[in-house]
Amino acid sequence: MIKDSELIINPNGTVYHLDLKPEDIADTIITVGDQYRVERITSFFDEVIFETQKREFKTQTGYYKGKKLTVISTGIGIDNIDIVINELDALVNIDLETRTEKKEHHKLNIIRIGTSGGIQPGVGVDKFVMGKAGVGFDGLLHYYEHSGVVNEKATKALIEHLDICSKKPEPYIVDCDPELAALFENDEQVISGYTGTNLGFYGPQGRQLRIPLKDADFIDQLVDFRHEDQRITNLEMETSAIYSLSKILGHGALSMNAIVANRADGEFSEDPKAAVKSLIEFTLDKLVQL
Ligand code: R1P
Ligand code: URA
Repeated sequence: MIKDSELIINPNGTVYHLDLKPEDIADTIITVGDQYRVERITSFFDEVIFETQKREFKTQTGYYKGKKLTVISTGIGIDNIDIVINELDALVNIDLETRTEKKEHHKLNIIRIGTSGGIQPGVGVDKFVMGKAGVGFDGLLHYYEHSGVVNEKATKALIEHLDICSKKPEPYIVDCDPELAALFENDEQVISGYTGTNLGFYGPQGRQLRIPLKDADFIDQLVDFRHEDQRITNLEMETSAIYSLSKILGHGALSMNAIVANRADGEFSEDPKAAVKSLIEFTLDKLVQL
């Protein structure tokens, strides 16, 4: 039995941070960083049948072209992803009354619709990038037993390639869900590549404002990395954690990002909202095929 202190259930029967009960969510879940993006997505829905919000975690469940979907905002960063993925999994795989793991595993499909910075010259602003794998510089994975989850060959190649400060967490690479990727990767609008994730927007993504960086050439090192036919295309703050926790817990995950900044040419999108709106419409129409 999982103790009250480890899995906190609110007096109304909802999980602690997300404020959700099992019946409030669909099997296909869209995650977004920005809480205001939830309604930008559900504005395309036929109907919304449920909504709640606690802190940055806003959730709406409804139907898009007959497909039941839940949209939830995670806020920024991998620490929030730790909460969101664990609590979503608890909703479907732990009996909240008996506080025991259910006998039958329930799989969720988790699709992120986010924004990101391109690092390769061709990954320009307003493009859509599918994270073929998540490249984690964040260290979250190392807190969990994760045998069989990491792409060992790619991870070894990356560790051998990088020359970075040894005090930083060891990087890891986790592949996306192949079934979800198949919906997106052959579309000519989609650039497929490894999505890098780190635990900050500035120094951890190689941005220097007033503080000099350890590993000032971090982005250059990432740009040069190749594994088989893959390269690191972009950087953001959630994908590796979504991929790794989802895989450990037996869920499918895919991350789709609209490129709003390009680090190679120093550009920022003239209309990031429009880029995200296009990605939302594009992704929703793919998900009805699931
Ligand atoms: C940083 O501006 C935020 O934007 C990106 C990053 O991953 C980080 O969360 O994603 P979202 O637009 O989904 O929040
Ligand atoms: N989000 C990020 O995390 N990084 C970027 O460069 C752009 C959006």
